[in-house]
Amino acid sequence: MRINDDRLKNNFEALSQIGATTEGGVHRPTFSPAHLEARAWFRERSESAGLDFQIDNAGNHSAVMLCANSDAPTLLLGSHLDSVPNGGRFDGAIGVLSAFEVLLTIKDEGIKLPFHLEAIDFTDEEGTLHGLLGSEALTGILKSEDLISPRGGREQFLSGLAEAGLTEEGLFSAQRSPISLAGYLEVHIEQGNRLTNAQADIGIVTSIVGINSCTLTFIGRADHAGTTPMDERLDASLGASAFTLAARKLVMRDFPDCVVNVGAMDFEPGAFNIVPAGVDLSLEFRAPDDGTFEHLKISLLALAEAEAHRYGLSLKAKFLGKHEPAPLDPDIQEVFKQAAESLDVKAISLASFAGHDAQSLARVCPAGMIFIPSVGGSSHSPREFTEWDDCVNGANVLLQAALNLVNSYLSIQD
Ligand code: HGY
Ligand code: MN
Ligand code: MN
Repeated sequence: MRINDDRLKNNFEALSQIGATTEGGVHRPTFSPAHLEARAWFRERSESAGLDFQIDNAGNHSAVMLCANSDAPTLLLGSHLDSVPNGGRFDGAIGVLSAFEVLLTIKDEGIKLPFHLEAIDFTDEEGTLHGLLGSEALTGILKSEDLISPRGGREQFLSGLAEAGLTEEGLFSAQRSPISLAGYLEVHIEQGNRLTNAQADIGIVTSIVGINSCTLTFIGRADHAGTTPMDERLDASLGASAFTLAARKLVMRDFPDCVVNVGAMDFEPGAFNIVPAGVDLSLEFRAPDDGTFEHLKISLLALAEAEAHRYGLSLKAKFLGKHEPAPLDPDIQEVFKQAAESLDVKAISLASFAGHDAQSLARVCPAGMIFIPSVGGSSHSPREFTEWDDCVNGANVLLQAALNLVNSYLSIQD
């Protein structure tokens, strides 16, 4: 059995028009008009295909195929329709559409399901508001303290929820019991070039990195940029810049399995002729396991203190939310491996340095994910691209993995 690749392509091309940018990507940050339009499009396509549709109190959108037994658990397939600002058209979208295509194919074939099947689009995977918001709400990981200072800012968080007709309190009622979940499968672009380098078609993901976000504020003193002698300045930009370079050097030297990123710097007061009094630096760092994660956090904070001290500055650090690293289910990895073999596509195993909703689901049910190749390793940019044959491979491996789980469930019931 194979998916209907023309139908998948038509859906992908239609969705790619929503929030399309002139450089060939999409701009669909969470709850932006384009994101809300993409979700409405998904609902319309699902309902016109005769599928049930549901939206939970975290705004997660799902096409649903119920099985005969109302007490049965649900196998979730999915990803996310929100994007980073000016991002690519494949990140998340190809996973939601592959999941949707699996439901449509199973419906076309009239397969008797032993569990409910759901194609889900999780809210705010990318972190415009918080990151993994919908999947953390659904799995009960989300805590109210996580939302006191979400990385997108409290104001944007609340206005975004209001835009979508959601409430902060409501998020916590989206939680599902772990026994109601048979498992979670996700297809996603690799967003790197290891599959290409290995000449592999499919990546079977073994684990997903933890991600921590933090605002570091370097505090100096505003002075006249002309009359203040260079050696008397308390210039906040020096501490922020020195830290950025030193953090890269530290991670490359001492934390080879980790990454660090300074995604933004905001200068205060921010004028040509004023020595910067303060710099807010947006720091994100990622590590494959808890122990390394904690060691990296301590090392980066110590480095920031040292660079602030070197330039006579003071430092404040505000942590904005952490997503734990997650190993993925070995049995589900085996299900994907057998699915790839049965389709004669070459699969390798690899860890994910990108965060994904699967790392939330992995905390409560058997979860797994596969990658499909990213041309040139590009992502989070309009340059993001995946060959269509690879997209079809991903959807077919997802279909085959879901059918393998159907068969193993039916054999247990017999
Ligand atoms: O940032 C990430 O790792 C993912 O694309 N949300
Ligand atoms: Mn993604
Ligand atoms: Mn992404």
